[in-house]
Amino acid sequence: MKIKKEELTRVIKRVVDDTPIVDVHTHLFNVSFGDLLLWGIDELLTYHYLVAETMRYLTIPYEQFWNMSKEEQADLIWKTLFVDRTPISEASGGVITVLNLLGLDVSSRDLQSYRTFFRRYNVKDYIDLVFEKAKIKYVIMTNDPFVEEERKTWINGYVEDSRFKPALRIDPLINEWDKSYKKLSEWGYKVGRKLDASTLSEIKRFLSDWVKRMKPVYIAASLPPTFHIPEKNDPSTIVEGAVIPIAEEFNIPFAMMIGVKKLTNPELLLAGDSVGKANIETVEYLCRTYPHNKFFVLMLSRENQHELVVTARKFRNLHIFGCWWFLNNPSIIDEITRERIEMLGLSFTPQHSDARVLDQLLYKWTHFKKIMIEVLVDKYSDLMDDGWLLSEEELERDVKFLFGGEFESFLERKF
Ligand code: HDL
Ligand code: ZN
Repeated sequence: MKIKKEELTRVIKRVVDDTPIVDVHTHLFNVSFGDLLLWGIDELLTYHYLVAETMRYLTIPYEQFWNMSKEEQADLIWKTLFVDRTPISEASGGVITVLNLLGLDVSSRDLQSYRTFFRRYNVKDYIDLVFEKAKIKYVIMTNDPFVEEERKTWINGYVEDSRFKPALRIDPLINEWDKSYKKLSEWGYKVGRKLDASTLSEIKRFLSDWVKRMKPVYIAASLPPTFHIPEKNDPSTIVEGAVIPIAEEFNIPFAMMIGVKKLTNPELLLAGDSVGKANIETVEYLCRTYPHNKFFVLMLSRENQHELVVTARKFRNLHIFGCWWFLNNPSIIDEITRERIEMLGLSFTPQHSDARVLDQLLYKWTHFKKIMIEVLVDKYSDLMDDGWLLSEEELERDVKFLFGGEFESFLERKF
């Protein structure tokens, strides 16, 4: 049925709110990974984004904060950002959105009462509740075989849950070969420090073993702003000599998450990572040199966004996604999403949550959808002003593309 112009906003809101979501990058885990899955108010409050924001108001030694219990850290963050000040930032406001969506009395500001609410849940029921409320079809995890606690579950104890799909994460392999080669050797791969032909072949065997074990949607790595290929260095040699061939063999994307400056402030630990403008020529080179490979890319610097969109126009084997981390703020999401639609139409994935805490699915997607609706209303209004007739079915089809459908088509394609 054709949509009337005056109904457009209402219909777009309904469609965006109701379309099931494929969340293409998260740090969530299914229940077989035990405590690796974070959830509940104390995890929400001690999210590293909020740690960084809290420490800006305090003078206590970082060590003193890190020595506190999780609950003591949460109490301090709650007092600093939510009691002594208004939670006006994106991440602090997100906690309020979660509490409100769960039906808790936000006006009470009673942290203890919120803790009581979460204590009533078991994790399985809570996963069902959050996925249903956030309308999540499935999430893609971040699965790192170099994290011992995770590795042992993969070796013995992993139980599949179709709502949590794996992704093979290999940062240490690419970024810290000088250390990780010892791990591979311990695990029985005949590798040496020198990246000669036999070591590269064993790295391929390691990757192949984990692809067969995990059946990942993609192989991923977070890469520094200095990441540059081709280069005579370990990362470049491992990517071209091992990752690219294995990704092509299994026809799965290599997901490059580029622009993280690790531990800019080491005292903040995970909250200490920052951002740097990265090198778009590397993305161009890889897409051009390996046309039978698929590249799934997001970049962290706002200054890389426009050129990344243009690069996606040049290479059909490049699929870009998400408003990552320091970009995941309304003012920037609006800008990035508009330029992507204006240059790529529906051939990209506008958002992922990057959720580290299960409950964040509620706020990260609610906040994003508000902006998605505004952008789509503008774009479809312009079309309708030129006489284009739009049906609800077509709108549902388009939003399904944006919320994971085009990504799933990209996964099926063999170039
Ligand atoms: O490397 C990554 O996957 C990043 O998303 C980091 O995990 C980062 O700490 C983060 O959570 N960003 O949102
Ligand atoms: Zn992430």
